[in-house]
Amino acid sequence: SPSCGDDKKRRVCYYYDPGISTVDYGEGHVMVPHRVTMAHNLVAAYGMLGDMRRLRTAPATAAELADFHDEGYLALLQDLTPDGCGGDDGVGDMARARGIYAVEGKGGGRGVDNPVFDRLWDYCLRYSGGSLAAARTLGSGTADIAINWSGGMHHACRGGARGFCYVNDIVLAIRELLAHFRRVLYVDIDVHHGDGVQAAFEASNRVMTVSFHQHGGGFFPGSGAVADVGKKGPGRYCALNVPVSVGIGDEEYHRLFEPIMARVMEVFQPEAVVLQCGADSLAGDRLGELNLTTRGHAQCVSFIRSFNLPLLLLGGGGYTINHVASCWCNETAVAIGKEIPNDIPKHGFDVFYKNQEYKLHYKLETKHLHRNRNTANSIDGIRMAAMENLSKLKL
Ligand code: ZLV
Ligand code: CA
Ligand code: ZN
Repeated sequence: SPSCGDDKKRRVCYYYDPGISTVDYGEGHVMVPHRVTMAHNLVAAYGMLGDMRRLRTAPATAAELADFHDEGYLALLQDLTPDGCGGDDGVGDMARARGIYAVEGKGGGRGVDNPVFDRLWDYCLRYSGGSLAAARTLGSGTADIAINWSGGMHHACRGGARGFCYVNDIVLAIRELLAHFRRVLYVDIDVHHGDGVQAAFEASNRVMTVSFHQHGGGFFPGSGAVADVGKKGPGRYCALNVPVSVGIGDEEYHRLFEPIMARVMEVFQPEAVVLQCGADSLAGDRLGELNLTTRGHAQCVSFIRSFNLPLLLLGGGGYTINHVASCWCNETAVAIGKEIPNDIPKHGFDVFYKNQEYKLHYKLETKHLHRNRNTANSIDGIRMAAMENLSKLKL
């Protein structure tokens, strides 16, 4: 169970690369990298930058990405430009084979998950560079918690892009952590299944992947049923999936999260933890249909933090950008172990928080919540099935 001393301070290292702030997936696309800049400005406005060590992030190099990704895919990613892959020149076909699509004209972002956009390669190097630097700092033992809110791109595959993700910075960071730690635990509270990370480590018993996600009704990506425990071999049962239905709230979520994660810690005994904090599991998200509050979401961070293991905090999804920034700012405070006021300080970006009445912890009217499709029985059933899977894990 979690040790006491939740109020104990941690050495926190924070990575933010301003180079991602103007990256644009295209008009109509729901993924807005600028939300990370909003979170950063909120963190600064609350006066938290002085509570953390900040190291300059260098963009990753192609060689570093090749530690996981296919060289042919990287070569293509590096060469793509918005005007260089639309036609029938063969580049377009090669890109499409890797999951990337050219978009023509305005509003093109509405039609494809992984568009080609300006400075795409540079964006991948920057968000991956942050996660790699964070992992190295944890490996060196000079920080207890490292944060990169621009990372967490859990769907990217070895040879292709998927679900808004081009390079899997999480896989790269975990591979770096494996050089220093015997066993690494990956926990994913993004509303979507962390399929790319699970697939990358399915054969290994040194990495356990645990994803909580909305499941059913065709919700993306569709994988991650509770019976999905990874493929046969030494890594079997080192993948754990906790699917939930539309409308789950804080209380029920934590009736799953806390007992399951406490048991995972006992049976897997990780030496380091990576927590993907996708904010699309919050109430009022444009894609997710769950009802978590910023407090319920942050409770996951503080619960994992209480185990006192080297901890890497990453971003991920999150499509109502003022909610996302509030969530990650608050979770930065949780990492530091600092209480911050609910009133959002006056700063250059405060207009973004008008419709949440300038409060960090926004409140939604019932009509904006999704009807809860989970029942006490369905929650108990999922928890018991997950515990049953955990009982089969033999290291
Ligand atoms: O939050 O899509 O449903 C981490 C993350 O987990 C799909 N994609 C794909 C699979 C077949 N469909 C069709 C393609 C749809 C293309 C356009 C959208 C356009 C506008 C608004 C929303 C979407 C959209 N796309 C909603 N859900 C999808 C998913 C991908 C979700 C990725 C989540 C990424 C960053
Ligand atoms: Ca998830
Ligand atoms: Zn997501």
